[in-house]
Amino acid sequence: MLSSDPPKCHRSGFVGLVGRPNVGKSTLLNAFLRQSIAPVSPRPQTTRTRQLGILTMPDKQVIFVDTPGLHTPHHKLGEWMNARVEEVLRDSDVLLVIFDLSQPPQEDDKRVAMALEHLEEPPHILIALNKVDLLSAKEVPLRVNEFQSLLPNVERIPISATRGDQRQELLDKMMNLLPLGPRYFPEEDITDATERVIAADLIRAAALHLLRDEVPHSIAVHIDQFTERGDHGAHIVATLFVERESQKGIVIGKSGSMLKEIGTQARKEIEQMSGRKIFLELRVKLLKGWRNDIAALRRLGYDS
Ligand SMILES: Nc1nc2c(ncn2[C@@H]2O[C@H](COP(=O)(O)OP(=O)(O)OP(=O)(O)O)[C@@H](O)[C@H]2O)c(=O)[nH]1
Ligand SMILES: [Mg+2]
Repeated sequence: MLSSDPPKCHRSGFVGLVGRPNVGKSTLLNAFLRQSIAPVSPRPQTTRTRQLGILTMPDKQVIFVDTPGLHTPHHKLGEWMNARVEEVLRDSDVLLVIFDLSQPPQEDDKRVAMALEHLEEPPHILIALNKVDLLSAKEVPLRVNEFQSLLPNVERIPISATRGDQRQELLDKMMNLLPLGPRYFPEEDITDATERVIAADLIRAAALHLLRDEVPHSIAVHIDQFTERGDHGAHIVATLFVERESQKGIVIGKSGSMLKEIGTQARKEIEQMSGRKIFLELRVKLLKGWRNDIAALRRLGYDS
């Protein structure tokens, strides 16, 4: 046996991170992995597809599956995103349901709870009540109570993905629920997403941070070129597709100032993720009504 071979009592499995948009699923994934591989923003519907985050230890491998927030869809993209969540609900060994404790339960939280209640063969379920850092010690038990009627028989742990409260305890509990199984991925793998895909998501997350209302949600990012330049890092050319002509001007900004700002923020994030220097060139193009156009969705990679 090689020293890196896992022992016989090795545990492994898929842990689906599910919840309504903006509760902190991707933040928690990045925190567990201690690396930013999933896009995070203060706006809902940042994550658009499934993404694996792999945590390998000598005797365990946890494969987290980050998902889009389950929500009431208003276009075909939203329907496609919800369908990705449904797959994860069916295929996980453990489901970690995340609720946002800083706000009372919302309609979409109920939607999540209902989706879990309707599972024919429910896996192990745990609830993380996230963002406990935003409440005073007095408010916490009151708010925990408000969430009690959602999946009442499931164990719930108040946590903070950002400050770290009970994060390790939650991880330990999840790992104890994993079945015996092999190491599915090589120990050096941390995600199934390519640098190209992560870079596109980081550009979109920068737009979500800097733009308002529906505009950033109308953006899809396509990486046109990703060229290695040896000691000079990598050169990325990307197109931001918008849905309406009027959005082009907003994304570009006065004398190109907004696009420049998105580029600067995204470049820093991509450099941090990839550990090398990045030269980033952004363009903006119109792809009319793409969120409701199946052919356009396919073209943009929302197709599997
Ligand atoms: N204060 C506080 N903010 C948090 C915490 N966890 C996440 N956030 C913030 O909540 C916002 C949403 O976080 P995301 O990780 O993008 O949420 P998400 O559930 O992945 O959202 P979608 O991808 O849209 O479904 C971001 O601004 C995070 O910084 C937390 O524990 N405390
Ligand atoms: Mg997310």
